[in-house]
Amino acid sequence: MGGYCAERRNGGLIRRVAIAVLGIGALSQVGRALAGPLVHTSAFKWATMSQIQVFLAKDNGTVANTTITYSGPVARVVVVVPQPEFPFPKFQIDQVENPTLVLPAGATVKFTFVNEIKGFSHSFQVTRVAPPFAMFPKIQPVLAGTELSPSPRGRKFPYANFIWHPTAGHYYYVCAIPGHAEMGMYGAIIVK
Ligand SMILES: [Cu+2]
Repeated sequence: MGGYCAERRNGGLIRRVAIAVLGIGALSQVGRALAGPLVHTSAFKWATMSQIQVFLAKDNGTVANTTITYSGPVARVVVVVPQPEFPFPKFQIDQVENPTLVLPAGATVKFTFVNEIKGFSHSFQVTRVAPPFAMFPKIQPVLAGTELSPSPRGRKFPYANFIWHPTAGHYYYVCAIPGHAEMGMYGAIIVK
């Protein structure tokens, strides 16, 4: 699900450096504007790494290769942006990079999103818009998700909880920070 093509590596390197320089401040403001109005959003709170381990243990998905399947009335999906961030940022769920999520229609999906990358913002936003994504991804309307995260402070990491009640269909989860989805920071969601 990486979506990162070899022929893009040279341009990607330059872009990554640019994002590394700009991403710390200015681009997160741009990204905040891009994120637009969100639904089912809650503010970020702060957790230690040991608290994050407790969150991770609550994920009730079943992993098979790069697909994670949830069943039952309540799906608990714990998403981390793990260290290290390079060569490009990614999501991780149940230790799988940018997995495809399979969810039951009508379930209550309880997401927890954690950003472990110091110096950077990320977001986790659900949309019906399919890849490829541009540097400034147009993913409106966002159906559920987080605002752009703060970056970790000291030994505390920002996390947000939100709930989604999906109907059947194909969706994607995307990071709205400029360049991240373009570099492959997204994954698919199948609701059936
Ligand atoms: Cu990101």
